[in-house]
Amino acid sequence: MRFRLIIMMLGMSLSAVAQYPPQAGVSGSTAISANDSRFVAWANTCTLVRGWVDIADKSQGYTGFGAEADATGKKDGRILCMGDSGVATLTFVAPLFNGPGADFAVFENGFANPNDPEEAFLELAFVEVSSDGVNFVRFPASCLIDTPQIPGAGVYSNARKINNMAGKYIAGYGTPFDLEELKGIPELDVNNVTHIRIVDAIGSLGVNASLDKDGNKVNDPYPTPFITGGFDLDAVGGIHVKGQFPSSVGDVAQEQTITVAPNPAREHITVSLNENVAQAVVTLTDAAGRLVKQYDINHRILSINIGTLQSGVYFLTSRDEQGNKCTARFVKY
Ligand SMILES: [Ca+2]
Ligand SMILES: [Ca+2]
Ligand SMILES: [Ca+2]
Repeated sequence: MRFRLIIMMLGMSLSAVAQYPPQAGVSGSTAISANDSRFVAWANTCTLVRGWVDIADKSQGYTGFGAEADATGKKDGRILCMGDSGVATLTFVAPLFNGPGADFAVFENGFANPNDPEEAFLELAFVEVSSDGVNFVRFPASCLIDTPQIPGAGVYSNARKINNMAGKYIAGYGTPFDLEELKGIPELDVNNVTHIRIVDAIGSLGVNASLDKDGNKVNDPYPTPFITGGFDLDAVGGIHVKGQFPSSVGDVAQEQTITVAPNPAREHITVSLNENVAQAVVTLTDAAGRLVKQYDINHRILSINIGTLQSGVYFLTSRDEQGNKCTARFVKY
């Protein structure tokens, strides 16, 4: 009896120190860039059941930012805000199958702690798959963040504490999922996955907690009581999709990038576009999608004074001469 107790305690302490791959950019990370040539297709349909602005106060209603189409196509910075316990179901042009390594990846819009590359502002979601659109099987998720409740802004998380949850990696990097892990489950054919489902993790440590595979409460930013609350789904990239093959390198269009620093910011931000942009239009919009300001630029660095903006979430979208678009989010405090 005593021996069994010791074994149990040993098991508990092992799981408490379990470490998973680190944040994108840190050695050992499993993050996959949106430009990785392994992506052969992107989810092309999405159906959302919106979640709550705040599940603890349903009088605030459901979230309302982003359209289902914002979660389809290649990762582009346009997002679908799912709200507390929102559920998005996506499909591809053809079923996915279990090839070597990761089979698909989910893109959110988390952002790094400017002072620590191991940490980032992360919102998490469970990922489930189905081969009949009826029976869904969840990837065994772990969230070992044992700090006090992460508030809606300003506190960063370490990706090493998170496994098999979408949103583990920052914007631009997909969190990979390997169907191999779900092999042998009777109601799922890992070589004929027709649907992927993203289920927002509420993140509350209170009565509305979402639980990981071991019953740990998932601790992610909560409450996020605004129309952009919850998991922000940007895209789902397919790596092993039936009948789809990587395009040759020469076919890959010049990827647009836009970065904002610092983030969050109070007075000034510096916006950087990718190196070979000659001319672009950059628009600044608020969380409700209203245009705040537009800039015509012919260089790749833009400095913007944001001292007079109200606190909140804003988006910067650049559009170059070829019509290529990309978007970044920042927080004014
Ligand atoms: Ca696989
Ligand atoms: Ca959450
Ligand atoms: Ca998108």
